Amino acid sequence: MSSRSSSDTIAAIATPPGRGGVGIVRVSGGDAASVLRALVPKWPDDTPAHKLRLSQIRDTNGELIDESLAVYMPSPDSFTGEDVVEFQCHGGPIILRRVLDATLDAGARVAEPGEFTRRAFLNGRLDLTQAEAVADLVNATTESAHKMALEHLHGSLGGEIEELAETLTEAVVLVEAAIDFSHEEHVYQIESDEVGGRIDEVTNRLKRLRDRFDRGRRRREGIRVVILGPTNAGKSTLFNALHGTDRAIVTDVAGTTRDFLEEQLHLGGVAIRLTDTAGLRDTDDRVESLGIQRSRQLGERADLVMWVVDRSQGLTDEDRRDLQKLAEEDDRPTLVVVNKSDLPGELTDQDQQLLANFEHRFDTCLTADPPQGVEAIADALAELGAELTAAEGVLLSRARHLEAVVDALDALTRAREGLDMQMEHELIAIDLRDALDALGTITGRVDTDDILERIFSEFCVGK
Ligand SMILES: Nc1nc2c(ncn2[C@@H]2O[C@H](COP(=O)(O)OP(=O)(O)O)[C@@H](O)[C@H]2O)c(=O)[nH]1
Ligand SMILES: [Mg+2]
Repeated sequence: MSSRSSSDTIAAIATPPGRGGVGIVRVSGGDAASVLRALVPKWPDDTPAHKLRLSQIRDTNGELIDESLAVYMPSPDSFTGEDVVEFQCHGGPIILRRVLDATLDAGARVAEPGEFTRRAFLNGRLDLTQAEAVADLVNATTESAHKMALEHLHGSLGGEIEELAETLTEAVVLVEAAIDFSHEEHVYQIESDEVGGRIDEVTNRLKRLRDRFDRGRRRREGIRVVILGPTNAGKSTLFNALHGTDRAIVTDVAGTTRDFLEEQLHLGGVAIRLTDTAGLRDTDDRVESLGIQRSRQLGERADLVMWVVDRSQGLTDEDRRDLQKLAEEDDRPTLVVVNKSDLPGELTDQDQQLLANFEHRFDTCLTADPPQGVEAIADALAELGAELTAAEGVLLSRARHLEAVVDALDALTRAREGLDMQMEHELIAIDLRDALDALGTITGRVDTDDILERIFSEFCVGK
């Protein structure tokens, strides 16, 4: 058994805490083979690599811990690219704890969260988008999040970015070649079309990625749905009815909800991050007015707004202003919920007209048992949620991808202007290289130590 890795050897329990049918202890690094020998003294040297073998696992004093399957996956054909050993034990906490301790006695150290995947990245087994996809795959709670993570793991995003980087590299080569010949007048012209065409192509494809970022973000994090409206309209009651709990406090005291509450719902294959907010009204209460400020901010960041009004109270001038704005200036989907249909009182014709601007209107009685109108709202959320996450082709999924794409686009805009203005070739080359560097941070081709810290800190241990 040999190793090509120079790093130390790490070990972790890779399965979740608690009891289970199987529990796995994973070891990776240059000493993995000697850890295996220490725990399974009778491991035959001629055992084929990657083959599970029923083995007696012992601690370093020779005491039997478990009878389990063990496998040896030598470098480079393993997840990390290093020598890897896995013990697939009976899934009891004592067994796993003792097997892990035994690997430590045999020279391994406890792995940090994400360290296996980080090594896979550092050894070139995965690019950064694929490493992120490993975490996303584990964390996915919906079909659409799972699908995107799987595509990214297969390299769809990394591949797209690499293709764009290749095209840009061709442009850099052309520009830098022209630097050497810039005394010959005709060279500039030829190279200018060739370079310009490449810049434009990459620019267009990056813009497409940028414009669809929200779709990937919604798949990964869930759709932000914010319940807004005047105080006492029944927002918290709606929040509870959709969530199926008494999570939010409901009272007839106006201004009960002062902070916001968030819960995750799953509706028809999409995740919804449902937020209940403080009602919008003029108030002298300092805490409440901070809450209202926050409601407005949350409303601005929402993918979809649910506006609740109390039919028996009618609309205030402020409600009308807010609704007018949503109807006219906002292209986000808005659900209008006209609540308290059990109480007397009717909206004026003028207000009915204002509400008719909204495609999705629901009349509810949320205090009925069961609440009336909630199912229709849930159906609409599921349908709109599917539309808000629908997309063909590659998607960006994280804010850091978007930042990099925006940086690359800025640099490309400068490069294109430089080209059009026939600026020095050297300056154009610098802008093109800036764009390349920005793209390189997405896949991890460019030095990204600080990014690595951020990415791998969100992993669980054993991944
Ligand atoms: N009659 C009636 N009362 C309701 C209805 N929905 C909510 N309420 C009541 O209206 C009051 C305010 O509800 P709440 O959900 O706290 O409103 P919020 O301030 O918008 O969060 C509470 O007393 C609720 O029980 C309804 O459909 N009919
Ligand atoms: Mg409330």
